[in-house]
Amino acid sequence: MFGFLKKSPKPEPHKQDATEEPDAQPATPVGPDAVVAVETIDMPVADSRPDPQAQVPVPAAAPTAPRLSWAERLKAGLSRTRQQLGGGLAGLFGRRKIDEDLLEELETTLLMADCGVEATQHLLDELRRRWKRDKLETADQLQQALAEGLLAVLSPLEQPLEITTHKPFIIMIAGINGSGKTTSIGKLAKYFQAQGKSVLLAAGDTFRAAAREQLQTWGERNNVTVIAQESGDSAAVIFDAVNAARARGIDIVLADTAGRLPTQLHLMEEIAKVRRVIAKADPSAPHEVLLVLDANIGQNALTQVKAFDAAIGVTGLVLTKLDGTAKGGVVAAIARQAPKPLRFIGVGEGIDDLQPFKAREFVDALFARAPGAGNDTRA
Ligand SMILES: Nc1nc2c(ncn2[C@@H]2O[C@H](COP(=O)(O)OP(=O)(O)O)[C@@H](O)[C@H]2O)c(=O)[nH]1
Ligand SMILES: [Mg+2]
Repeated sequence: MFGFLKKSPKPEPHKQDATEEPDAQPATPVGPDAVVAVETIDMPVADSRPDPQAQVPVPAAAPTAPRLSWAERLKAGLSRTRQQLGGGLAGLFGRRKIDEDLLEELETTLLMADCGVEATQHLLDELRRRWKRDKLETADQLQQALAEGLLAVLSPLEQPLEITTHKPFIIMIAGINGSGKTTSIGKLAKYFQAQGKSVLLAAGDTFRAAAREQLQTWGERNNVTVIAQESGDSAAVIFDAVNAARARGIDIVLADTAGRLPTQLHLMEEIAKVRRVIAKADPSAPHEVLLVLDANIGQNALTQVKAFDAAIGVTGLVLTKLDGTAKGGVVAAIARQAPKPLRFIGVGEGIDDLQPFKAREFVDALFARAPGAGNDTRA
């Protein structure tokens, strides 16, 4: 059954002051028997940040019509990056012979796909080495070598999230506004449920009432408990959620947080506080700190990984919106310059458009329709 835990309003709601550590004690004990009802009230917001989304969408419900397989959706989702990369390669690989000019053009192509200077240099060095060592001659062989090089770069990022080490397994979600945090939580809840796990959501984005409503609507639709409260303190909401999950024997807690930019130092301090308060509810938690990145931001992703890592110790990444970008090469930049386990990638707004990252699958999809025959990277 769908149920909310009732919370009495706190006598003294925690302030937004980032420097103040809350006592982190819930005003009322929460337990499995606590009842229903969350009021949705617009909280006064301490600072006015731009809200890019007047309407906050809820993830699309599971489609009834037969859908493409994940491999097909990944391929479709990566089509823009493939055009950027593969399109460039098509031009390049149409030529017969490998020479320095071709390698230079390839370098430009990789940079345009947002692979970043470091990964591009690494891939090029590797190609030059193999060109000499393996006596590569044809463009097709070069493409094959590039696919292999990319696979080697990306493979270390493939580290699936292991959620059975703790119960409840507490996952904290962070990122900038609009990166896809809340919709990813919906998708992940569905994903974990499909594995027979029970899930509880914490509406920890307390800056915007719409964010809480978005999560609640999703919870209602999918029969997932959402812990929310009308007071404005993210840390307290998530603290309560951890306790509720423990009381109910829940497997996984997904904790939403408000979007923030790394340059908003007081907000970065605030999320560090959220993390500390979670540890007060469970000293081993959070068990995963997921940073959600929009693939469209390109090289900014590196700055975000480093800044969020410094503030809250990022343990994994979710890369969303690969379907809308020609900059999918950013995965290679992350791998070389800010490596963190890439737990999930998103290629659309559908409920099952977020899946664990698999390097081989990703590279295969990227080179799926590149011209030239005779390589095994094609789908
Ligand atoms: N095309 C596409 N859209 C996505 C993906 N992930 C999230 N979105 C959309 O991005 C927008 C912002 O998502 P939201 O979860 O509200 O962002 P939040 O501010 O980080 O919580 C919504 O319209 C989502 O549907 C994705 O993988 N592909
Ligand atoms: Mg959100």
